[in-house]
Amino acid sequence: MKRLATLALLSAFATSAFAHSRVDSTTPENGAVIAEVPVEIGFNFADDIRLTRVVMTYEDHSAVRLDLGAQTSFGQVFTLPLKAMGSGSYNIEWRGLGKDGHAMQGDFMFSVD
Ligand SMILES: [Cu+2]
Repeated sequence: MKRLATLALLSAFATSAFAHSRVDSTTPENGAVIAEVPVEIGFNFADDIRLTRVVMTYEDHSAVRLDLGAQTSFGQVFTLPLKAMGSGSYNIEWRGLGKDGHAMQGDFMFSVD
């Protein structure tokens, strides 16, 4: 369990180093193990970003594109509804554009026990 948490932390650092604008925090947090599927997921970015694509992969199912709804303008905080698939691991991949036009991307995961 401790090793898993360390791995999640390492991958979070790798993601931030790779991305142009880092994601400050997500809800749930990257690597979190929670009891119930959240109704929505959240992003908190360090700088303004315009989300262009968010994809959820549940376990070994096909990736599903999440509906961005009206949240397609520049901002730092976003929440998106999540479809509950049951217990297991959820991986969220996001893509966006910074104000300077640079493409950014990242991902985080959490598990429902
Ligand atoms: Cu840039």
